[in-house]
Amino acid sequence: RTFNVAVVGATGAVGNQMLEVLAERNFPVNQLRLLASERSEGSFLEFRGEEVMVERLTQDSFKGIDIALFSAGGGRSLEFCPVAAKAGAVCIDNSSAWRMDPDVPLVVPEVNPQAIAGYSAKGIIANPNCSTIQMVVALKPLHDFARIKRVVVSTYQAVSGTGQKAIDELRIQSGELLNGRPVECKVYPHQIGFNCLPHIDVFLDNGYTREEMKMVQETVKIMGDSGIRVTATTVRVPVFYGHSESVNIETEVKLSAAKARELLAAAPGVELVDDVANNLYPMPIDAVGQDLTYVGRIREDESIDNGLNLWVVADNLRKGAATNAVQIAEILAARYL
Ligand code: A2P
Ligand code: 11C
Repeated sequence: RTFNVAVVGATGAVGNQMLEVLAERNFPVNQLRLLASERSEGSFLEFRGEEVMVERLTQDSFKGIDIALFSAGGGRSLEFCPVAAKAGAVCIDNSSAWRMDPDVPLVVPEVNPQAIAGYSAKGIIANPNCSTIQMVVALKPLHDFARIKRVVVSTYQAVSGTGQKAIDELRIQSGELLNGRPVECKVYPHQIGFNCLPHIDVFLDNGYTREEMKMVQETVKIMGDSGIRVTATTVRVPVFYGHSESVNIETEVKLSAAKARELLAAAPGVELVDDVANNLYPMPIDAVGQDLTYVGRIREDESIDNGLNLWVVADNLRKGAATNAVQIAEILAARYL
């Protein structure tokens, strides 16, 4: 059968990728409804070679919709996911609004596809944070073999994670700086061109940012193991697309670098890029437009007994957002609807 699909936030950086991924993967779309703010009302976006008009998001937007993909910010998801669910749609929400709700599954198909069954409680499935998704794709096969006790992660996150306005800000600032002109900071509190900001999302009372705490809490929920302790430092870097992460793990069982390579080479959604003799390791420029999570620089941590270091890269708008959401929709459509 085919499905009536709504994309909420269709004009945004992630919404745009959702349209591309739905078309590329041949998702069985019957009717497609594109929703955004009144700023975009009446504009057109292309889907499978046809122009589709963008409508304004309202309480009546979800009549007849089977699956609603949300990526228009947490406020819109909080308000409109229940509206869509009441109208009979299953929501797959890319915002952080519903992720930690115990009645909402938080899903990465390579890790916990079985959790999708829980969608019926509220009619909502949450898509995790981009930096969490790529990390758990890499950690899952290692955890299954050696039981991860602790994760220390530092991220190098692209500006596209913030949205289209931040992509524009980096581009404009780069041009100004190369020409020796002063820059204007509208999206970030400091210059992002040729700089690094150890600051993603807002600061919390414990001194961490919300992005850092998302990595701590979402990892435990997706992996389904409260024994995994995570500590994170999240950093915005002047990269347009593709998040990178330095991940250090401590395991219960000894895991050699060779065994980790063998496990990762066979893991779903992972591509091993680990040939330092030929200068081969994952880089964001190679991950752009791809759906896999790339893992390399695998080394045993010589400072502890059972430790390993990895470097993990993925396209934050694809596997980190749109692709993961469409993969969830595929399983939902095939097994549950
Ligand atoms: P619009 O383009 O009409 O502003 P990004 O993450 O790239 O900034 O994109 C955010 C997405 O969320 C856009 O599609 C944007 O639509 C949409 N959006 C923002 N605010 C609202 C709103 N109040 N109602 C509906 N959609 C919204
Ligand atoms: C970033 N990870 O790179 C963020 C974007 O909770 O879905 C995604 C925020 C979220 O800025």
